[in-house]
Amino acid sequence: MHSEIQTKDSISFEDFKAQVLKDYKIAVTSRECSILGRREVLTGKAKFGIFGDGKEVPQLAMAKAFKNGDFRSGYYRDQTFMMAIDELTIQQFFAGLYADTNIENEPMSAGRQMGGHFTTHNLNEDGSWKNLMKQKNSSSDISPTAGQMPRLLGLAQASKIYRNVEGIDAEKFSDNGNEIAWGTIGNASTSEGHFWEAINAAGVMQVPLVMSVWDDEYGISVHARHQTTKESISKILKGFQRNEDEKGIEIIVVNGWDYVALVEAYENAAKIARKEHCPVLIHVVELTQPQGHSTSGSHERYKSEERLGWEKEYDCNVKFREWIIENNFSSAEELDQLEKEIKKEVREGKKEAWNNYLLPARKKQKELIQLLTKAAGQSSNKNFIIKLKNELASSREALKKDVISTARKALRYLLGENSAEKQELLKWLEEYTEETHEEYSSHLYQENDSRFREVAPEYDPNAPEVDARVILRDNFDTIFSNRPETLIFGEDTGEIGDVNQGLEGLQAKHGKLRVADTGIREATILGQGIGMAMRGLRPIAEIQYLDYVMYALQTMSDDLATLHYRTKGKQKAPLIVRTRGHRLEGIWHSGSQLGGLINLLRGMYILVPRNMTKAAGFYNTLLEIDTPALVIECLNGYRLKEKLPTNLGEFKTPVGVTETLKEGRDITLVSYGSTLRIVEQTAQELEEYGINAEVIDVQSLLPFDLNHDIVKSVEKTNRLLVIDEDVPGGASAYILQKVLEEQNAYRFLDSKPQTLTAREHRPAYGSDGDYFSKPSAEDIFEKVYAIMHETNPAKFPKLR
Ligand SMILES: Cc1ncc(C[n+]2csc(CCOP(=O)(O)OP(=O)(O)O)c2C)c(N)n1
Ligand SMILES: [Mg+2]
Repeated sequence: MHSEIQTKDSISFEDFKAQVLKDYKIAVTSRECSILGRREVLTGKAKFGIFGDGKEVPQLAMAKAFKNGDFRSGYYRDQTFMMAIDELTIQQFFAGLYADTNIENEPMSAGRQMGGHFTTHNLNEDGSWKNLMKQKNSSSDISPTAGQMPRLLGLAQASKIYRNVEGIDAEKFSDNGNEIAWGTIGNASTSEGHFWEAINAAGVMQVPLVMSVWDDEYGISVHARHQTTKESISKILKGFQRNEDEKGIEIIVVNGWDYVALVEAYENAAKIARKEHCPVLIHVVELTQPQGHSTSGSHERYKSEERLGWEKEYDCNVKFREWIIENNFSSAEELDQLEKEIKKEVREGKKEAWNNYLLPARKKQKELIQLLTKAAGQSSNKNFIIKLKNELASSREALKKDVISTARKALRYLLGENSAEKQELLKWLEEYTEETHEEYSSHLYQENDSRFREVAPEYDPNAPEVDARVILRDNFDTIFSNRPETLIFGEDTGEIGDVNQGLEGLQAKHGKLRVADTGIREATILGQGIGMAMRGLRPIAEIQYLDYVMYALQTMSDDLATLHYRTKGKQKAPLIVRTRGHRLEGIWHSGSQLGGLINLLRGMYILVPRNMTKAAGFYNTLLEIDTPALVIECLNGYRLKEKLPTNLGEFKTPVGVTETLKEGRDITLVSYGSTLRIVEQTAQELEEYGINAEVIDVQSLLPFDLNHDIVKSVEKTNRLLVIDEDVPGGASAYILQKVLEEQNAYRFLDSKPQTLTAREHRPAYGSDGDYFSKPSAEDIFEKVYAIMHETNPAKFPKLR
C-alpha cells in the first residue's frame, strides 16, 4: 500500500488524488481492524487489545517521509504506519491478537508479544544481517512506556557514525548516514525519565532523530493536567529549540486531523534530520481515542460528555473524509462504497487469521483422538480414557494446551501398562512437547555462541609484568585498530580514557566518535549501544560502576535481553556492556548485586572475569559472536600486576567454562570475581591445617559451567561451598541450584552443601564496614574448617 513522498506541487491532480484515496483506504482499513479487534477481545478470542484508532492520519504522513534504511522505534499505536509501509496485513494484524506462533502468519513476534508490538525482519534464517538499506525497518516494540526511547537514540547515532567514521563496511546499513530514526510516543509517556534523557542527549549529540508525540490528552484515564507542565510537551520543550546561534532540536506542532499540514510537517522534518542531523520533535496535537485506551476499560468512565463529543467531531479519519469530499477527490457515495468493501475485506482477513491460528491445534487434536482411541482399547482404564477423549473431541476450538493436557492426564490412566499404543502416545507427546518448546522458548540466546573455544594468551619468555589496566588498554587499542565498526562510550570514557585508565590515550588515537564521553545518563548510554548494535556496528557501552547499572537495568532487562527472544531471532543487538564492580565498600560502591542481575538479564551473558587478561579475552570472544553481554571487571584489580600477552586482540576467554585454580581432595570451593582472590589465599592457609581444598573460578554466570565441571570436582571431594559477596540466596543460591539440580551433585555429597555470602543488608562503609559485611578470609577459613570438623572431629577439633 505504500506510496513515496509526492505532494500536490510536484505531481498531477489525478496522481495526487490516487495517493489520497490510497491513504484513505489504509486509514479506514486500520480503523476497521481496531473495531473488529476490540470485538475479538470482548468475545474472548483474543486476550487483550490495544489499537491505533484515532492516530491513523499522522502515521500516513510519517510513512510517506520514511525511506528504506530508516528505522522506527515506537509503541503500540502504530499499526497504520506499519500498514502504510507494507509491513502489516489485515491477517497479520489479527494473527498478532490471537498470538499465532507461526512466524509466517504472525511476523511481529511469532505470538510471543501481545498484538500492537511491531517489528520487521532484519536477519536471515542463519542470524546474519539482511540488507537493511533495501527495506524499511522497525525495531521491535516493548510495552514499558518510553522504553523505546534509549534505543531510538542509538538508532539515530548509527547514522552519525556511518557518516563520519572512515572505513566501516556500510553497504547493508547506511548511505552516508542519511537514515533517520523515527520515534513515536504517547503524550503521557513523555513524563518518563527515559524521554527526557533521550531528548536531551539527542540535542547534545545532534543525531538524525524525528520524534513524534501522539497527543490525545490522556494516558489511560489520567488527563494531561496531571502529566505535563502546562499540559503541552512542545511548550515546555521550548528551551531545546535550536536557533541561529545554538544547536538544539527543531520543534514542530501540527494538528493530527489535518492531512495536508501533516504531510508537509513530516516532509520538512525529514529534510532537516537527514541533511543536518538535527533532531526534530513533532508534537501531533488534537488526536483522539475513538474506542478508549484499550480493551481493559471504557473511556466513558473518565471523559466528559463534551470531550467525547469533541473526539467524535475531530476524529482524524472523519476529518480526512470531509477534506476529501470538500476537495472533490471523491464523493460521499463513493467513499461509502469503499468503506463497505473495506469492512468486508477486514472481516474476511480476520476469519482467515482465526482459522490459520486454530489449524495446528486442530491437527494435533485429531491425532490425539486417534491415539487415545487405540490406547483405550488395550487399557484396563478404557472407560476413563474414552471419557477424556470424548471431552477433547467435543471441543470445537481446542487450544494446544487443551490437547497436550489431555494427553498428559491420559498417561495417568495408563500407569503400569506397557502396550505398543501407550508407547506411541508417549512418543507423540515427546515430539509435541519439543515442538512447543521451539514455539515458546527458543531463541533466548543465539545458538552456537557459547561454543566458542579458548584461545590462550601467549607470552614472550621475558614478558613484562604490567599494571593490569595496561592489558585492557592495549587489547582495546588492537581491537579499535583492526575493526572500524567498534566503538566505546560512557562517562569519562573518552578524554581521560576511563576512570581506571583502561582506555588511556585511545581517544587521541581513534577519534572522539569512537572513544567518546557521554553525559551522566546510564539508560541512554545503554540505548546508544542497543540502537547502534541493531544497525551493524559493534558498540561497547560503558557503565562506570556496577552499582549504577541499576539506572540502565530496565533498558537492559526489558529491551536488550529480550530482543532476540521476542522477535524469534529476527533482530539482534550484539552489544557489549562494560562495567566494573566487586569488593568495594559501602552501600553505593560494593558492586555485588549479581543475584538480581542473573535473574533479570536472561538473554544476555554475564561474565565475571577474575583479572584483566580474562576480561580482555572475553571482549575478544564477544566481538566474534552476537549475544549481548555484561562484563564486570574487578574494580580492585587494575593496579595488580599481570603479564602482558603478545597475541592482543586474539586470545579468547570462552563463555560458560570454569577454571580450576587449585586442585584439592577435601572440599570444592566455588567463587568468582574479586572474592576469588580471598578464597585462593584462604585455601593456602587451610593447607597448613591439613585441609586440601579445590578452588574453582566460575568466570561466567550466564551461561554457567556448560561442561558440568563442578560436579566432577564434587565427585572427588564430596563437599561443596559456594562463596560470593552477594546477599544470601543471591548468585550463590543460583550456583547451588545449577550444581545440585542440573549437575546432580547431591549424589556425591557427604556434607550439607553450603553458601557463604555477604550479610543480608547492603555493605557498610570503610574497611571495618567491609570486614563485617562481606565474607572475610577468616569467615571462609572458619566455614570450611567447621565443615571438616563435622566430618572428622578427631582430626579437626572444634575451632570456636
Ligand atoms: C512503565 C509503564 N508504566 C505503566 C504502563 C501501563 N500503561 C500502558 S499505556 C499507558 C498510558 C500511556 O499513555 P500515552 O503515553 O499518552 O499513550 P496513549 O496510550 O494515550 O497513546 C500506561 C500507563 C506501562 N505500559 N509501562
Ligand atoms: Mg495519550
